[in-house]
Formats: sequence, C-alpha cells, structure tokens
Amino acid sequence: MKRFILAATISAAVSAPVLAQTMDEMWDNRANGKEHPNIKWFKEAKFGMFIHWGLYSKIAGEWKGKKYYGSGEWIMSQAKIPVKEYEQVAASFNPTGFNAEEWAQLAADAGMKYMVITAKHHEGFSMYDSKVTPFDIKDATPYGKDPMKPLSEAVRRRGIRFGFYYSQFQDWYEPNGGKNSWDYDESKKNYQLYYQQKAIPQIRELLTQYGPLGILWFDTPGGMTKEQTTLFIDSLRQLQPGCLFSSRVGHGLGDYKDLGDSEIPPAPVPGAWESLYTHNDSWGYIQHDLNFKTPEALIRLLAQVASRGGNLLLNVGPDGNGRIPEYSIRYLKETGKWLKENGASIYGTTNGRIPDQPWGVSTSAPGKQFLHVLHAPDDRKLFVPLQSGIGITRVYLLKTRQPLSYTLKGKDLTIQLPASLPPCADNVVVMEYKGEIQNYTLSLPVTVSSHFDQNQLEAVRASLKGNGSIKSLTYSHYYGDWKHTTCITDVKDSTDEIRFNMRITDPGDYRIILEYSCEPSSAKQEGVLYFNDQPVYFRTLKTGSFEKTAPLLFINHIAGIVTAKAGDAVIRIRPAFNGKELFKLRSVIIEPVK
Ligand code: H79
Repeated sequence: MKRFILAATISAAVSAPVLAQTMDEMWDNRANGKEHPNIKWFKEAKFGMFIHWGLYSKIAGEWKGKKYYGSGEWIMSQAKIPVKEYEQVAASFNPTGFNAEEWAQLAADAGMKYMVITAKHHEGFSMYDSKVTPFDIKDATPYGKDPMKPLSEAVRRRGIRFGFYYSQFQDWYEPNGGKNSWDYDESKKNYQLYYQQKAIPQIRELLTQYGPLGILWFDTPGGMTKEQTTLFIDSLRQLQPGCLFSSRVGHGLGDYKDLGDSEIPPAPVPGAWESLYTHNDSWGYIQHDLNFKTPEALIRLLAQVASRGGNLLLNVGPDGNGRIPEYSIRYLKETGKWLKENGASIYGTTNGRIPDQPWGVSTSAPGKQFLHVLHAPDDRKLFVPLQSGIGITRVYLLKTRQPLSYTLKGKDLTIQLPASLPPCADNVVVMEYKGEIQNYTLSLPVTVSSHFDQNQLEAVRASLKGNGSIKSLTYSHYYGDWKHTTCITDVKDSTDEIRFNMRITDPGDYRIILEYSCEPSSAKQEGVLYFNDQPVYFRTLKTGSFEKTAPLLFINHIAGIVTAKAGDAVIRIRPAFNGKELFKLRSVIIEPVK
C-alpha cells in the first residue's frame, strides 16, 4: 500500500516535502536538525502577533485612484511603482496615532506570547532608526521618531517576547536588492553588495539596539548559497545567541519551521513550527479589505493549529496613522477572553493524541487530553476512541471545572456533555487518564456518527494504492493571498484505489458526498465507490482547472445513499476505467439521513 509521507505516521517528518515541492525558493520551511537551546519558550507560546507596518500601510491598497486587491504590502510590485515615486510616500507618512502601549496591551489582552513586526519589508523602507540608510522612519518622514524602541520595551514589559521580521533578500528600493525588475535590471545586480552594505549591517542594528529578541523572522530567501547562509547566520548568532531564526532564512538552516503563508497542516507535525495567518486577506493594511476572521474562526484556528502541535502567528495590519483596525482590536480581545478561561488547553500543549473526530480536535498535556468540542453532537454524547490500557481518572469542563459523567467500554469512552452547555466556538473538555496514549496513525478508522450534520473523511486519512498521492495544493485569489488545500490527486487507473477506514457508531442511512475539484479533461469519467462491498457508481462533474492564481473550486457531488450497520466499515474509490486523473478529492462527506 502506497502512502504519502504525511500519512506514514505522525511521528515521522511530515508535511515538509509536499510544501517544499511548490515554492521551495520562496517558502523554505525546513529547519535544521538541531534543537535550539532556547526553543522551549517558542514551543510553549502557541499564539503570537504578527504586524505588517510600512509605507504600504499608508498607501492602503489604492494607488493613483485605482484599488488593488490581494497582499497590500506588495502594491509597489503589483502597480510597478518606480522607486522615485514610491519614496515620496515617506514624505507624508506621519503615524501620530501610533501608541506602543496600546499595541502591546492588545497583544497581552489577546493572550499572545510573542510579537513579530516588520522592521523592513520587501519595499525596502526601514521602520526603525537605521544608520545604514536615510530611507527610514526617523530620517525620511515627518514623524521623525523610532516606534520600535518604545514598542519593544512595552511588549517586553508585559512578558511578551519581541521579534523582528526582516526581508533579507527582497529589497525593491535598492539597485542590488532582490526582485525589483521594473526599475533595475536583475541581471546586473550584485546581491552580495546589497547583503554587505544593507541587509547585514541592518540586521546587526536590530540585534544590538532593541534588547533581547525572541525571533528574527526572515522571508523569501535568495541570492545566497548554503555556505554563505551558514556564515551569515553564524556571524549574526554571535550578537544574540538566544534569538531564534525562522526557517525562511533558507537552505534548511532555521531554528523552527514556518509553513506557507496561511497554511495549516492537515495532521500533526513534529518539532518546533508555526502557522502564519493574517486577520483579513492582506498582511499590510488595505482600506477596502474587510474580510476579518470572526472570534469564533480565530479560536477554532488556534485550537486546530495547537492540535497539530504548532504555534499560530496571527497578523494585524495597522494603518498609515498607526491605528490597528477596529475589527482586529475587538476580535482579538474576544479571542483573548476565551483564552483566559481555556488557555490551559492551548499554552504549553503538544499535539493531540486522539485523531480528529466529528466533534473536533484534541491537544495534549502530561496525563491529559483536552477535547476541543467545535461541534456538539445532538445527543450530547461525546464519543472518544481510545487505546487499550487507558484508565480514566477525571473528566470535566475546563471553563467551569464541572465534572462530567462518562462510561468506558473497552476502548470506547463516551462522555456526557451537560444539556445546558452554552454555545461556544470551542468548549473544552478535559480528560485525565492513566497509561500511555500512543500518537495516532492516520490510517486509524474515522468516526462516523448520526449525531452530527456531517462527518468528514479528510484526504489525509486515506490510504492509497497505485498512482494516487496526497498533495497540498497552493493557489491565490487576488495577489499573493495564498490558500492551501490538501487533496488526493493522480488517481487514474482502474487498479488505483482510495481507501478510508471508518468506525460507524450508529446504524442507519447515510448520504455519501464526494467533495472534489475536477479539471475539464477529467470530467465525465466513471468512478465507483464501494461502501463495504456495495458499489455506488458516479460520473465526474467538471468544476474547472487548477491554476495558481485562481480559486480552486470544489463541488459536493452526492454519490448516493447507503444503509450502514454499526461497527467498522470501509469506503474504497476507484476509476471504473483507465483514464485521466479522476478528480482532486478533498474529502468524502457522510451525512446521516434524518
Ligand atoms: O509578508 C507576507 C508576504 O508579503 C510575504 N510573506 C508574508 C508573511 C511573501 N513574500 N513573498 N511571498 C510571500 C510569496 C509571494 C509571491 C507572489 Fe507574486 C506575490 C505571488 C503573487 C504575488 C511574485 C509576483 C510571484 C508572482 C507574482
């Protein structure tokens, strides 16, 4: 049975190979094998604030009367703004609304344990007082002050680690910096000169003038060999040996892994790592981007990332006046309220040992599983599949400490949720136990129950035979606003097979839905889904082609209804004939017929 590396076992190195496949150059997520002596705080922190703030914040997504969509910090590149025009923006950049104490307090109120702010993004403008260039906030703007000094102090005073984002390769302002091809001839550039004259001296400033840094957050590596990067890191390390370097320093030399922008791994990932999302669709402020994630979505995202063992670095984009958007302030504070009551289920935890269930996800602490109930079952009975040799000592609601009754039959734990359980983005149940719960393998049966509107068999839980593979597909909607979806691809021959093992907890009729994307060339092919041995035939429906710069569209294609007994069951999916890729299957959804 061929199984994609992600699915091998979750203790093996996962996810890196798929992610690296697509944009290795830009999104290097490989960390070095050695654990940094100061990695502990990072692993425990779980929630950090990312801040993108620069001249693009003042431009706010609109240039010469035209609105731009996507990543606002990319507007100089997107609108091909010449350096001579772009630098004029600094002359009116006067963020008098900036208040270091307010920003630091928001991070604290949100329950964030670290902060990473752009000292210099790709635009090349330094948001701190740099002696290396006059193109900085102190020397080139009417504001005339260094906001990073008071911010670093206000943040650290609250026990929050402070760090800088620094775009080490891309610098669109400098003739020898990476990636400005509209002003400068890329083939004539001397990247080494840029590194020696700007990037390295500036990073040295950041490492020596702002106290102890938690993180130096690099991005989009380029222009250096592995040997050069090693020397670069070694010399910087001497200034602050305790500072962590993100994986995007390149060549697999960082201290922890950063996933792709806006990417959450579908299964636990070992080691120290971080998912990074922005609150709306852009990292830098865009006036017309109001697509803010609700507190509920933020809480669930945080729980999901923690269940895979990582940190969530969540970005806010302050505007050109230095104000954080009102929605970010409100929704982050709401998230912080939830964390005040439920933080024990997030901070310091490791990945959950119970595979994803229709009710939600889990996180771990010694002797404890935190069960994050994202969807309450309609009978209020929480089914938790365990392993043999596990004894339960206590089960209670984290928020109120209210004990919950439960039954343990063999390996099956059933917890009774209170009828009065108030709706919440994530009600956390604590299960204390004796014994050792092994990390799960992805081929364990997926629970299917009639007490949820839907049960989902995610691509990552499939076992594959033949040509199929499980891939993280990367695409954007507007411009640089990346999305990632894990799908089963390349299943094309009649001998290829996608298999899901299920554990059906309730007998009855179920509707089986295939959630997939289908290229024009893949459409109208026959497939067959076996529910145990019962065949259900279907023919693929076209959704459109997969392009990197367009939404990947999915259809929920109802294959049919089957009648199930309680117990173990299997779904196998095959093309009826040899042909093209059948589809890109995101999940199989199983809905009880009520
Ligand atoms: O700071 C945020 C982004 O600006 C930065 N990473 C996060 C944290 C980032 N820099 N580069 N990338 C992400 C990759 C972006 C590539 C693209 Fe494009 C930008 C795709 C579309 C716009 C370059 C230009 C590649 C295609 C067109």
